[in-house]
Parts: sequence; C-alpha cells; structure tokens
Amino acid sequence: MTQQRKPLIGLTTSHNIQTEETYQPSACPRAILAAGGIPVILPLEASEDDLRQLVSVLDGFLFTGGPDVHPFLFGEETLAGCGGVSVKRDRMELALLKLAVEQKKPVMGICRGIQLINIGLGGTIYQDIPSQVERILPIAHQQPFPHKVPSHTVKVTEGNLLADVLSGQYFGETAAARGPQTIRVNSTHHQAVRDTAPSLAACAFAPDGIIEGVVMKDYPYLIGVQWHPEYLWEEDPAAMNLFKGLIKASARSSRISFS
Ligand SMILES: [Mn+2]
Repeated sequence: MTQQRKPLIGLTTSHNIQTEETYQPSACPRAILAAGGIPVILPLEASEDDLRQLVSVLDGFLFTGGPDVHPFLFGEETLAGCGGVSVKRDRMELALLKLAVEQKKPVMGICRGIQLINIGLGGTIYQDIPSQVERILPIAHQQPFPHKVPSHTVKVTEGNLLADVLSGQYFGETAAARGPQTIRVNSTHHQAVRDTAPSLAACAFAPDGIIEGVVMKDYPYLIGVQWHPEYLWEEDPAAMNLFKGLIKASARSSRISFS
C-alpha cells in the first residue's frame, strides 16, 4: 500500500540565545501531523541560497511563536517594555518570508509569526501593549492560566480567508456562520500588530481593539493569528481548521491531490 504524498510544512525553529541551541516544542509539529501534513523543522543558520532551495521544495510554511522582534527592524528605538530578541531568528525568518512570498507559497504565522510577517511586509508592531496602548478594557494578553484554556474572545470580520477557514467554509462546509464570528482564544503575547503592512488586512480583533488576525490581500494563502491554535486544536474545531487550511492550501500549491 502506498501512502498519498502529504504536504511538507517548514517550521521556524526556537532558539536559546544563551546556549545557542535550537529546538522545537512539540505542539506545532503535532498539530501539523494531525492535520495531514509532515512538519519539517528548518535550520536557523542557513544561507539565502539554502533557504531558496528549501522554499522551492517545501509546500507551506509556519512561522512559530517566540521572542520579540528587534525594534530596529521596524524603524524604532528599543522601548523600556521590549523583551528579549533573537537576531538570528529575525534574520532567518525575514529572509524565509521574502522567499516564500516570492514563490507564492502558503504561509501561516502564530504569535511572533504574525508580528514577523507584518514587519517583513512593511508594517509595525507595539513593542509592549501594556505600556503603549491605552485601553478602556485592559484584556490580559498574558493570560494567567495554562495555554490550553482560552482567555479572551476575538471577533473575526466576515468575507475573508481567515473567516472562511475558521468557519469551515474554506473546506466546502455549507453550514458556515454568516456575519462576524466570535471565537475564544488563548493569549500569551505582550506585543501586537500596530500598523498593518500595505499588503495585509486586519480581520480579527480582541475586545480591547488589539489586532489578533491578518490575511494577505491578492495572495493565494497567508494567515497570521496572534493566539496559539497549536494548544487548542484537540478541543476546538476552529483551531484545527487553521492547520487543516494550511495543509489544504499547501497540497494545492504543490499540485498533488489531497482529500
Ligand atoms: Mn491576545
């Protein structure tokens, strides 16, 4: 019996800047496997030519969570509330994003990933929500309980790729909700998208106005989310749909049949 070819999804790696070790927590690879893809953890230190070769071979890309992005990369000084950075991750991921977008590959970003994508495409972020954003309803974006437990709601506007994926419409499900959807998400970030890049559209918002989801306009498949669906998919079909959506788009982009 032969197995149908599964989409290969490249994941950005975590990086311990003290020990210089790279590693990948199991949550994202497990979610990709469960959604029908094969996770491939990408090297932190690869030349641009190596990355170009990887991008042409792999079918889709997941920009994972991690540390803050260096403020110089979006033209700012480092503010008091900014956290730790990995210069190597910033460099590798911005190069990878450029190549993936050039080759029109499906892309998903999670937490740091949505911020990295926004910066790479010309947007800005808040370096630290609590000290930079005045909010009437100060939502805890650093939730005080485990990752598997949702902590705040997100309103998703209608008529965009993220809404279609979350509702199941992207997979041909007809009972999709009409109008804006409200979903429950976890939250472990203190940075967030500020000005969206010209090619991106914000389409999901926390109750305090913080941007929690973006899509790329006029592009086959790019979704960024500020929450962590890799800790929610076992309980939450909408979170699973984010991984299934990436796999479906990646199967299509590699011109293989996928059911
Ligand atoms: Mn949040």
